[in-house]
Amino acid sequence: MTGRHGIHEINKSELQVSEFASDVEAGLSSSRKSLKSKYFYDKTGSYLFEQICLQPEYYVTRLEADILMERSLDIADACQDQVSVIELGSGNSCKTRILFRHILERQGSLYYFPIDVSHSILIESVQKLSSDFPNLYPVAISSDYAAGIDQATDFITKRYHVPCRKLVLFLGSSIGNFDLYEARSFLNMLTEKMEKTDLLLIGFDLQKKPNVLNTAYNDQAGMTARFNLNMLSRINTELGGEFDTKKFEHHAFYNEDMKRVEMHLISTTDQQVYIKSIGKSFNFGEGESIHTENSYKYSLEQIRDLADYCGLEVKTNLVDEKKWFNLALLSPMG
Ligand code: AVJ
Repeated sequence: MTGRHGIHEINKSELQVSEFASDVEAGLSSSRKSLKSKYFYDKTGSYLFEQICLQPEYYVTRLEADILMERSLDIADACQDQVSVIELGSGNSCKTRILFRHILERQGSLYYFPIDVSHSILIESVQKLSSDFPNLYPVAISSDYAAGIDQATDFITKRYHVPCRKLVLFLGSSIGNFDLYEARSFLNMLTEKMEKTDLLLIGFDLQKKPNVLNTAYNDQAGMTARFNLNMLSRINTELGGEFDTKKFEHHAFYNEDMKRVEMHLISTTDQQVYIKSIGKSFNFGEGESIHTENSYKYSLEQIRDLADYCGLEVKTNLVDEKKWFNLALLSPMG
């Protein structure tokens, strides 16, 4: 269907409020409190994340863009035949633009299926893309990843003029938010939805000196702190929460044993917070933490093992000079 913005889009369903409420209730009722990191990305959160990407300490986005800039030709070449691009968690599609130029040079036109849970960012970015790339045909899908890929595949197979070979992108090291078991089931799901000739490009943040990581998640400008605290503001606006964000502090550190950066919100005082949609108050002790994010850091060996376990073959590792970030090009095993 064509949406009210004149842009082709599928499934405009926004995140269910009830699911958010029950996840928040479960997370805050646990003895070790937590909130799911996928809830960071409301409109403000997506904006704050874009600001994080501009901070000098947050090397992730810049390095990945550098690698894409230098190696886009390799990626386009690996595609061999005409492709359609599906991007999971596309956000503002900023880095993907680099790839578009090279693919468009090879095949003249390109169908692009950005999948993101944030509908507003998706529509905004797709509008800009259409005007910047006349031969790019974006089809916005606001949905979760599994359903989104099915919708894109369905669209591709029902139209003979759309290349059915898929290049699936999962950039930014978002895979780092998954623990090993989640990463495995996520990749297994992708493998199942891919043909032998399809390709998968995933950004992995690599293990490195703790101080680099601690600095990256504690930027001077305080954007990461605002991003973290925005989770509470979102609960306030969407669920009628009564959090005073001044009574919580951003805490992020590299857990070397677990090979992950952890983000927490620490209560600076004993307090009780009421959340209207849940109809309950939650107690927070002074110094008590709400665990809001894990960001796992990989070694090349762990990436190979993970791919192997999920029926995927590593075709190329595109790594920067400092060996801080890897774009892994994968395909289903033959
Ligand atoms: C979007 C999940 C890749 O883990 O580095 C940035 C999110 N959190 N700063 C990451 C994030 C704090 C980011 N990912």
